[in-house]
This record gives sequence, C-alpha cells and structure tokens, in this order.
Amino acid sequence: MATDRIHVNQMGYRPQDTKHVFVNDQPGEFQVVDSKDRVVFTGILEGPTKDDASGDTVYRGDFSNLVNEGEYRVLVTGIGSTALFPISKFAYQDIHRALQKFFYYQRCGMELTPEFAGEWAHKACHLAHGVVHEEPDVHLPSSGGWHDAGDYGKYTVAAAKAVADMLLAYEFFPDAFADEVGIPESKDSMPDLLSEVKYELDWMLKMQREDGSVFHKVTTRTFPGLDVMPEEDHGDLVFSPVSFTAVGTFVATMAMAARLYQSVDPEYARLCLSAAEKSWKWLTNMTDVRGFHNPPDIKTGEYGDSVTADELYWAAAEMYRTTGDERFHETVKQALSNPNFPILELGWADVGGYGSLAYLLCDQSAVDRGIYKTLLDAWLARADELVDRAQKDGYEITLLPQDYIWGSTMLLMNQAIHLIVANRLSKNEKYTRSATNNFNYLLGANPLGQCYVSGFGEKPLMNPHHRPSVADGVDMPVPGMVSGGPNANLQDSAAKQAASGQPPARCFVDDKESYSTNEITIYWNSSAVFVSASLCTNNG
Ligand code: G3I
Ligand code: 9MR
Ligand code: ZN
Repeated sequence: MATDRIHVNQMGYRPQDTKHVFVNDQPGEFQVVDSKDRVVFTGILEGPTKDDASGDTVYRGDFSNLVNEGEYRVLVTGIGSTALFPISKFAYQDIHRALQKFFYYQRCGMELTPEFAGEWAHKACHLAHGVVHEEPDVHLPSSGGWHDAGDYGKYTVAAAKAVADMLLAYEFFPDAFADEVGIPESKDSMPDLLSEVKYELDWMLKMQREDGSVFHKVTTRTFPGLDVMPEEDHGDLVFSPVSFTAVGTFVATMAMAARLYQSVDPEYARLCLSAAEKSWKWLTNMTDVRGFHNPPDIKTGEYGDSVTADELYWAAAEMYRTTGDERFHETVKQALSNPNFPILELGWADVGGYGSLAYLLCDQSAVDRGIYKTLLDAWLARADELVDRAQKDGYEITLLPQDYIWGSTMLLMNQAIHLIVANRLSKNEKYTRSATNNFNYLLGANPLGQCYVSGFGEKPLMNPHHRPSVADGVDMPVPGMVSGGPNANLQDSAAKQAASGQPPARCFVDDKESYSTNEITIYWNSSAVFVSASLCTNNG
C-alpha cells in the first residue's frame, strides 16, 4: 500500500549515511524490508516533533545501521510503505550527472541534437542580434549562454550565481566531475563541467560593453506564452541598461574563471582576467551604485537589488584571490570595516557570502589575520546555528518557517553549501551530516513526499513551469531540473488556488502555471550541483 505519510530520500542512501524515515502522525514500530519482502531491520519510531513549517507531527525512525547495499522499502504497520529505494555507494551518481546535464538543455543559440538531447532535441534559438535599449540604432550579438529558467531571458546576475556555484563545486570536488555528462564537448580534453560553464562565460563576455560596463540582461520585452518553443520565440531581443550589480558580479565570476581555467586553457584564463580588469575599472569609477530597475517597456524578470556594496566586495575579494594585488585587498578591507550588507549570503542578490568565501580561500600568506579570523568565526557561528535549527526541525533541515519563499529550495541548498564549506574550514562531520539532511529533504524526505527534481524519485517533479517542457509535446519534462519549491507567499494564481491556508512547507503545487512555486532556474540547479558533488566525491 502506498502512503503519503512515510518519507525518505527517494534516491536512497550511501551505506555510511545517517538514514532516517519520517512518519507523519503515527508512533510505533517500523520495518525495513528488502526487494523480496524479507524483514532486514526493525526499529521504533521516536518522537514526536511538532514541525512548525508543515504542521506535521513527525515520528522518526533510524535505520542507519543498515549498511548492506541493496533495494529496500520502509514499512509501517497500519499505514503502508515507501517505494523501493537503494542503499548504494553510487546512490547519487545519476542524479548528480542529470543536475549538470540540465545546463546543456538550457543552452541558447545552438541546436540541441538528438544525439545529446534525446527526445528533448530542438532547433537553435535566439540567434538574432539584440537592440540596445537606450540606443535603438545599436544592434549587438547576444546569442549563446543558458536560458535563465522557465523563460528564455538571460540575466547577468543570475548567470553569475550559477557560474560561481559550479566553479566552486569543481574547485572543491574535482573528482566528482570526472565522468562524462554527454554533451558535444565530452570527447575533448576539458572536463565537461568546465566546458559547460564556458558556454555561459562566452555569452557573459558578450554582455560586456567596450567601456567595461555590463548589460543587466538580454530578453524579449515581455515573456512569450508558456507553449512557445525557444526557436519559435521571435520577439525582439533587447539589452536592458547596464547595472552596478551586473558589473560587480561579472568581475567576480571572470576572476574566478581566470583561476579555474588556468590549467586547462591558459589563454582563456587570461581573456577572462583582462575582461575582469576592464570591468573593475568601470566599477570603481562608478558613482551611481543604485540597483537595477526595469525600463517601463520591459516586463521580464527584474533581478533588482537595492544593496550593491556586497557586489563590490565580492568582485574585490575574487580579484584579490586571483591576482594578489593589494589594490583589491584595500577594497575588501574597506568593505568590511563597517559592512552594511550581509557577509554570509550566497544568493543572486545578496552575494556577500561568495566574497567572504573567496577571502577565506585565499593563500594563507596573503590574508590579514584579523579579517580572516572574523570571517571564519562568522562562517562557523552561522554553521552551528544551522545545525541547531535542524535539530529542532521535524524533517531535520535548516530552513526556518519564514524561509519558505520563492526559490526556497535554493535557500535549502545554499545552507547545505554553507555547512559543507564549514566542514572544509574546520573539520566536523556534524556539518556535512546536516547538509546531507537538506539534500534528503530535496529528494523526498519532506512533508509532501515530493522529489523536487524532474525525472527522479518515486514522486518526481512532473509539471515544472518550463516552457520547453510544456511546449515540446514530450510526456516527460526535461530531466534533472530543481523546482523552486514551497513558497508561503503564493505569488501566482495556481499556487493560491491549490495551497491557500496551507502551512509554509505545503505551499507548493506541481503545476506548470505555478511559476512562484514550481519554476526552475540555473541558479537553483547550480546550488544543488555543489551539494550533489559533495556526495559523489571520495574527498568530502
Ligand atoms: O527576501 C524577501 C523576504 O525578506 C521577505 O520577507 C519575503 C516576503 O515576501 O520575500 C522575500 O523576497 C522574495 C524574493 O524573491 C527573495 O529572493 C520576494 O517575495 C519574491 O517576489 C522574489 O522572487 C523572485 C522572483 O523572480 C520575482 O521577482 C525570485 O527570487 C527570483 O528567483 C525570480 O526570478 C525569476 C526571474 O525574474 C525571471 N526568470 C525566472 C526566475 C525564476 O522564477
Ligand atoms: O514565465 C514567467 C516566469 O519565468 C517568471 O518567473 C514569472 C514572474 O516574473 O512570470 C512568468 O510569466 C507570467 C507573467 O508574469 C504573467 N502572465 C503569465 C506568465 C506565465 O505564463
Ligand atoms: Zn534561446
């Protein structure tokens, strides 16, 4: 009997992992049975914990001692069982690969051939030049890069977060990226992760103007219909005005790229660094540091941001880490002397955490001991606070009830990244265990028993707000896409209709119309890639 009250990670567990089953509103005994229905483990459900985010009364069963590889189900007498899931060293390899392959499916400006895209193949899209919003006579190349999300816009600050997560994942866990992903570049000598990110960087370079400024985005003026394939989206492409946040995050990611591509393509690394230098000049000469606002005739995503000091901080910290030049160190010191921005966030708007991380990863001989210690203490204090929160949460995750906002799965994964980094900075397995719990939640160990990734799990995401998946006539959505997840603010009518009055963690609907709970984006996937990489490495 299937049930919606017994929840596990639907992708299973690695033998050494903590393994918890969460049962809503049912104490007593639980059993784990193998694929031949033989009972291999019996335990007692502990608790309950009242889960504020979902309203659930959660009982927890611990079967961590079951370490033999195999296929299992968890059974609770009277209410039913889960589907089969594996315990395997390789439990997360496939989903890790799919989370990366997603970026190939988002590629703009090239044909996706059946050889690599299977049934999700489609013709090349958005090849036209874009018009510069303020200069209607100026048309510039705009093609390439990844579509941002369920729409076909391409936005610089969103790209920067996605690129940063992916490059950090590669830096932390290179061995997790040894396998081919199945992209056109798979047979060349560059690791697939770096080839995929280069596709985006090449486009970002097109967003840079002669004077070093960077366009905020290139999009049509309005969103096309939900049933429009990318190659049928023929609205004019418009470069929205440059923004301080676009330039700052551009500098930061180009400086990162200069480091990461150094060993595989030194010429490209140099190109990225000189692009970063050029935009850095613009940044430091800029007096208008306000965030971006859509021009009145542009209705696509705004990615606005009223706090811009963190973008300067991130840019300076990456430039310092890459070049060792004191000029950048000075800017970092200044930014931190009395910071009026959050220094630990890893978002597309709040990017201070990337700046702090860049500094913490600087050559030890290059850092100011005082600053280093302040940042390290802050990083670890936040990590301890996250672990504390998870201990109180019914599903053992780090989100607070107020964290269920648009893109809550990104917060869930960002907090996991924070913990994984904390373990790197100060070895303590409680951090990585807590990060893994967040990953378990993403893949089914949650109140809705929803796997928030398409193509995977017993209850996969089926109807994401993703134009190609809606328009292509294929039954299954593009695989490996991470949904935004529960959003208590219910910011679209499908979500309002489906989930009004529900507690935060239940404010989700797997409906193609629900862009505020069920869209997908490059920077939600990228944060999940960092986490999946940490679980597919021999080097945690
Ligand atoms: O952070 C605040 C929080 O302090 C506040 O308490 C809470 C209550 O409303 O809201 C939080 O802000 C939310 C913000 O996201 C957090 O990042 C806003 O409500 C919410 O409207 C905002 O949503 C953004 C959305 O665009 C609408 O602007 C998403 O973050 C952002 O990911 C999304 O991005 C869109 C692009 O514009 C277009 N392409 C698709 C993409 C994904 O949906
Ligand atoms: O599809 C759009 C999605 O990518 C955005 O995140 C979202 C919010 O900006 O808007 C979606 O487009 C909707 C538009 O805002 C209102 N009309 C319906 C559109 C969805 O089909
Ligand atoms: Zn396109």
